[in-house]
Amino acid sequence: MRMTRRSILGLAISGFIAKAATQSTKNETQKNSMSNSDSDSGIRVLSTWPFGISANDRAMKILMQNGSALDAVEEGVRVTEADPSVTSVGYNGSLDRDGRLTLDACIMDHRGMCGSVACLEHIKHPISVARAIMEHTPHVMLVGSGALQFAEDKGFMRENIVTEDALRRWNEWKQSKAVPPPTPENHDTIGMLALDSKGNLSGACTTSGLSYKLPGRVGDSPLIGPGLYVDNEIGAATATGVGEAIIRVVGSFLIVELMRSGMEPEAACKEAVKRIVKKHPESYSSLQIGFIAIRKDGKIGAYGMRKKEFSYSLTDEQYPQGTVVSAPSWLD
Ligand code: SD4
Repeated sequence: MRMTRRSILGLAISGFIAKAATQSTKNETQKNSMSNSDSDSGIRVLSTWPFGISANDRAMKILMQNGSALDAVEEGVRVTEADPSVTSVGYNGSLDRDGRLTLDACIMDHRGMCGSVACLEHIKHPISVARAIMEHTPHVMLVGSGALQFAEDKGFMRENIVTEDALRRWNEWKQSKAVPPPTPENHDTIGMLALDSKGNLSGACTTSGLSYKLPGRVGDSPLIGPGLYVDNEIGAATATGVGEAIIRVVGSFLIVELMRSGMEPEAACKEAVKRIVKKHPESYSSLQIGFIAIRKDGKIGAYGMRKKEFSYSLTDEQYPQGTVVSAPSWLD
């Protein structure tokens, strides 16, 4: 997708005072010159959904100080993990069928190193536990009680991250036993990709997973390959949506491999959605899926399944305050 085709849903928040002041962004100017930023190699961060704007904001501050993409994505998604208004990630996230909050996250850097945690309870920032696994163990992934034990050994504090609000939502669900529709309110992951001033890529992904999932269920988000993949020679991709469908096509890895073979980022994301459509001919229209991707040269792309539902947040030197972009989708 050319940037000129993007529809800007809204411009968001706070500033990178130094750059923002000199750039004095105006919406019209941004729209008209968007195509210029398609493949420049400047610092850039993108993340799934509009709530990614505040996470991008934090990540961009790090990138602007010549910080690493790895630090940027970790710090960035920590904003969302701590934000009670995002009810599908971290603190105040959605509970499982039995009323427990089990968190999934993963992180991957430009060296191809990665860390992952699944079914982690009581810890507010699973992304930082994933990074600690990457940096302090010979392993990639820890789950459940082992992950919690590791986190506590590393000094992460056990906290009450199940809020009254989450329990109220869960009780409502228990009473109605309705299967929640796939709206942004009940299953949204933050996946974030960043390109730093050295030209290195990293990514992070964190979620409470599908609301009211079976205990022990793990989605795509902590899985290196489906939920996130970074290859510093080629590009990076991450996913949001119904994890089972994303796992079956190893979505993010697929997108990076398609970019390796020369596909544009948007076309690669579209192809991953197409594979899901083919695998789920009977149910794809009810699946919410969204992919975002960034190529090594900074060019970005995204694609969703359901009509006009998937959007992502982009922050870079041209849009220092961030912009929310509506992705094209299969059912448009
Ligand atoms: C999962 N992919 O656990 C996550 C949920 C999600 O938008 O992203 N929802 O399957």
